[in-house]
Amino acid sequence: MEALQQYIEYSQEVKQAKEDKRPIVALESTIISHGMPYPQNVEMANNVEQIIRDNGAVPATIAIMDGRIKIGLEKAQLETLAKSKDVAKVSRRDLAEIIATRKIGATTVATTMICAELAGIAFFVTGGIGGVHKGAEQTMDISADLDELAKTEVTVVCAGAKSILDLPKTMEYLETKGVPVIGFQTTELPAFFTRESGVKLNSTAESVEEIAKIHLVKQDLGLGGGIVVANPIPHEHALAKEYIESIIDEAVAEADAQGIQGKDSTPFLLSKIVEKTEGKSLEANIKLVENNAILGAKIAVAFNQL
Ligand code: PSU
Ligand code: MN
Repeated sequence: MEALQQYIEYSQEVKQAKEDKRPIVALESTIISHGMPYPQNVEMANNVEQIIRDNGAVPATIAIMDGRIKIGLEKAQLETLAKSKDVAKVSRRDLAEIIATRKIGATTVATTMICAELAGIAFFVTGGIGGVHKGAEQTMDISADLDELAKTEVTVVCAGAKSILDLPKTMEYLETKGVPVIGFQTTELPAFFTRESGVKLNSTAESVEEIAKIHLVKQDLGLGGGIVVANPIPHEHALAKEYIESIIDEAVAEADAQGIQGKDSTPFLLSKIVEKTEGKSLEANIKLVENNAILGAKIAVAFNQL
């Protein structure tokens, strides 16, 4: 434990929240460094933190800096992550190396879950999780996010997953690994930019209290592993299905043609989609993260009251 704690550093705000046993919500940083362009990325990060505070919880954006896992970032650190071209995308595989070499690293969903669990934070808000990529039967490209969900006890609020992924295969994988996927007031897996995907869910929750209770029981049972809460993008910000699907197909084809693979695949596709939609996808992306922040904060508050 001692050996571990030397690598963790809390912001003043998060340290205080832990002492006061207030609800805390973790936020990832790859969405900032590799998921959105500057300066919208840093604006989004600051807004999302404020939304979490406005809904009664304390935000803890997580990143790697100065050989430490930072739990909670100062404004200048958020700016660095958003602006610098030298930020590593840190998945479970990369975590020890980026700490040891004192590089700046942005944490993916997988790594944010690891760090949140180390910090005793049970709830985490993001945009979309990684999953099984289209063509994975050839490439074996399956995001480390899925295996992390299988073993790390953090509830992740997202807007489902983008259809850059094979959503039915992603759901099969999560089922095999024993990860609950709970639709918030929906019976269908949302597909990030759209509220529907055609993929039916096994679980639906109507209230934040229900989700908090499921999290508690799962923890009490010692099952381990996380929960995905799938929260559809608000109607008014959703994109038309045919429009966004055709753009995603083009982006996937370009990635294939250019031989983009490994950790570069998701960032490549995300930026292609922003380019091709002339920013419409970015606007939707920001709105859905904000919407997830409201829900994640409310779940953390409800859990604290159990
Ligand atoms: N999906 C998005 N936006 C993102 C990501 C995924 O819509 O920013 C980021 C997250 O950090 C996620 C990571 O954990 O990409 C997954 O990368 P990979 O597919 O290489 O595992
Ligand atoms: Mn991958």
